Amino acid sequence: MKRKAFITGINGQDGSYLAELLLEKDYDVYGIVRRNSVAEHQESRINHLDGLVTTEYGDLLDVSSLERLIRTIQPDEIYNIAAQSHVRISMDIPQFTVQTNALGLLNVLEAYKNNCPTARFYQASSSEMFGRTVEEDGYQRETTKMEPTSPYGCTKVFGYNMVKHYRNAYNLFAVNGILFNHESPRRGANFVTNKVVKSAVEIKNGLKEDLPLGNLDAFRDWGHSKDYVRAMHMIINHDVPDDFVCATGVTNSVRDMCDYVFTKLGMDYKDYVTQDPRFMRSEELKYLKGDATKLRETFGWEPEYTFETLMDDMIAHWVKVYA
Ligand code: G4F
Repeated sequence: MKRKAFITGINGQDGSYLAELLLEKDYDVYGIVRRNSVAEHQESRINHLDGLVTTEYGDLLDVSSLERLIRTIQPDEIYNIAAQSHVRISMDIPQFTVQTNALGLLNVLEAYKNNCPTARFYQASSSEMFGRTVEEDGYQRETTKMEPTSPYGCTKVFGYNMVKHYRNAYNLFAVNGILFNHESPRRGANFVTNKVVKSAVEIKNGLKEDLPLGNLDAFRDWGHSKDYVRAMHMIINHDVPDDFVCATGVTNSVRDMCDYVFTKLGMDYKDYVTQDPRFMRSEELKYLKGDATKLRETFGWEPEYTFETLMDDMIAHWVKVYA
C-alpha cells in the first residue's frame, strides 16, 4: 500500500520540495493551504504538481479542519512545516507569530494524538532557537543551550519542547529537525539570500539602482532546501524517534554573500548596497554554524550543494527570469 504524507505548509519553499521528494518515493501527498486574498499566488510553488498532490484549505489555527483532515486521511507521516517563518516580521507581529507557530503546532500535535497516533510526526525546529549561544568550538549542535533572540525563536523553542513532551508522555513517534538556514530559488524574496540575488540581477539589468539591507555582519550557515528536505525524510524514518541538527558546517556573513553574488555578476557590491535601519532587528542573532555530525553519522546525509553552488543556482534562476 502507498504511504501517505500530510504536509502543513505544502505551498512553501520546503513544503514544495518535500512534496516532490515524497512523490518520487511513491507517497500519496496531501497538504493544507491557507486561504489568501490573492488566489493567483496561493499555490504558485506547487502549480507544477497539480493533479499529483491533494491540497485542502486549512490553517494551523483552525482546529476542526486539522482534526477532520488527519482523521479522514490517516497519514503515515505528518510534517509540520507551516509557520510565520520571518524572524524580523515576528518582531512586528509577535502575537500572530506565537499563535501560529506555538499554538498552531500544538493544534496539529493534538489532532495527531487524538486521531492518528500511530503515524510519525516531524516538527520544523530551527537554529534560531540557539539565539545567543555559540559553543567554545564555534558551533551549535543538539546539546547547545537555547537562548532565542526573537519572538519567532521563542515559539520554536516552545514547539521543540512540546514535541519532546508528547513523545515522552504519550509514546508518540514525534521528532524535531533543527534546521539551519536553507534557501533556494523558491525562497521568499524578503529573506536575505533571495533579496540580494534578485536585487543584484535587477541592478545588473538596469531595473534597480541600489540595495538597502540591514545588518551585513551577521553570519549564517546557509544550505540548499533540497538537501534539507532529504534530511527531514531521513529523520522521520529513523528506527527510533530522535532530534537532529541539519547544517552544512560552513558559515558566511551577509557581506560575504553580497560580495560573492555581485562579483559573479561582474559588479562590486560596495557600489550598490546601503544600510537601512528599516531592515535592522531590535535584537540580532549574530552567528550561526551548525554541527550536523549526528545526522551525517546516523544516516550518511551529506549536502549536495555548497554555499557557492547554492548561490549559483539562485543567480541562474533570476538571470533566466529577467533574460
Ligand atoms: O534571511 P533572513 O531573514 O533569515 P533568518 O532571520 O536567519 O531566519 C531564517 O533562518 C532561520 C534558521 O536559523 C529560520 F528558522 C527562519 O524561519 C528563517 O528561514 O536573515 C538572515 C540574516 C539576518 O542576520 C538578518 O539580520 O540577514 C540579515 N539581513 C541583513 N539585511 C537581512 C537583511 N535579512 C532580511 N530578511 N532582509 C534584509 O534586508
